[in-house]
Amino acid sequence: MGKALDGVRILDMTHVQSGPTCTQILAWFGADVIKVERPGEGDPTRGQLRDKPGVDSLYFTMLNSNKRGITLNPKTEAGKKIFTKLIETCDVMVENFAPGAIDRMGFPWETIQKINPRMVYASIKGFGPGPFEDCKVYENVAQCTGGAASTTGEMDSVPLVTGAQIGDSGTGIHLVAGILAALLHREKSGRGQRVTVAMQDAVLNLCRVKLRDQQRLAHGPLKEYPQYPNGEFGDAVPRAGNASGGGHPGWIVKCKGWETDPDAYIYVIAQLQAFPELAKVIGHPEWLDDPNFNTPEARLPRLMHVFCEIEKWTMTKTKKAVMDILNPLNVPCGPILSMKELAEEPALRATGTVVEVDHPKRGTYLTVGNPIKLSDSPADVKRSPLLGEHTEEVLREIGLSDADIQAARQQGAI
Ligand code: CAO
Repeated sequence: MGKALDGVRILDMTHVQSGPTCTQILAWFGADVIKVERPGEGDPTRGQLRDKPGVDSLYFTMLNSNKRGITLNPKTEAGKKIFTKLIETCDVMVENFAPGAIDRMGFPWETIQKINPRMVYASIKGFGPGPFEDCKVYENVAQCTGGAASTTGEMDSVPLVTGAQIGDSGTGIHLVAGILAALLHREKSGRGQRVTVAMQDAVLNLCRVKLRDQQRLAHGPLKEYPQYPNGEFGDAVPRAGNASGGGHPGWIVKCKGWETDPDAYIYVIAQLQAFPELAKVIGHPEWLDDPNFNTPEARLPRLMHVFCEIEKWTMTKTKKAVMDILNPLNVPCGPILSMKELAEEPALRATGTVVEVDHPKRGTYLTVGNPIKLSDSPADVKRSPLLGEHTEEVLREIGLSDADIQAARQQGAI
């Protein structure tokens, strides 16, 4: 049985992180992804944050698995012809250049649609139409302008960006959804369409609960926030430290060894239905009969005290021991796992979420495989292409002769 996207061909003009994460997932679903890079230079990430001299960086290899790679300059005469052929023969084109760059190459959406009316044309930009639409955007700019930074961090401290790449990879995932919807729609309409996702919009979408809180603020203090009951609330949602964004309060508490191990912590959620067991196990069974503690409303102004008491107990145990005790009691909790622990976790290796890949120039390396599991279409993670590795192969497939290829090479088009 083939893969879910077998037969779908992607013209991948993406670079850096946001766009490549999108096309990598499409490749894992089985699409034939042809990554187009500038001759001689390639995607800038090939050379960024290099750990080994002269080989493609992990930044590049971990974002471009399972793709074929060609070099092509669509700004040359021969390049334009080849690019037009690629548009004719592909189903989806994906790009995340700065605003206007594709138009300056001579291929605005109207032209692409004329060449191939079935083409789904998908773009990522930093912002949608509005005052910032012409701006270039990187990850942290999106986190700052999409509401994540203003709502992340300790109360009374500076805004913080998060390590999760919600601006880049988060937008890439949104684009995957848009592309798949457009492909499905094409089955009925026979026509492609334009799919656009702005990084600011994707981050705001992921910060949806904070816009919820912004509106709740008009009706009184946010009682689950650490500012309640003694702190001040202004007119915008404040930073809430590690408070839970949901209906059940939670916090990060120290575990045994925290003095020397920066990851000896666990997140504990004082879920309503599990609270009696939690109170008992930490040595506070009297809370269950105490009107100051025996309802969620009564606990709200005392949440920091509740978590201090939970912490006194967790500090006597390792995070694994806390997990082993709290999970059977149905108390939702999760240890702070370091990247080292995740890289070494056998269960993640077994499911293919963390995989080892072999690369001819750099040797083996670890990467994150496809987190989206399809029962009939398992992802088989393959290494990223070398710069221009598949140029001739792809050009022959779209009908170029040896002489055409030679001429394109002489022009610097490939
Ligand atoms: N052949 C010839 N030229 C090529 C080419 C190719 N194969 N591929 C790209 N180029 C050219 C572009 O046409 C553009 O030229 P002009 O500006 O002269 O028209 C030029 O390379 C630079 O492209 P760019 O402006 O997209 O790249 P940049 O490094 O200056 O900016 C980035 C990078 C990411 C800030 C910008 O692309 C952007 O804002 N993208 C949209 C938002 C986004 O996806 N950001 C996430 C990036 S990951 O953090």
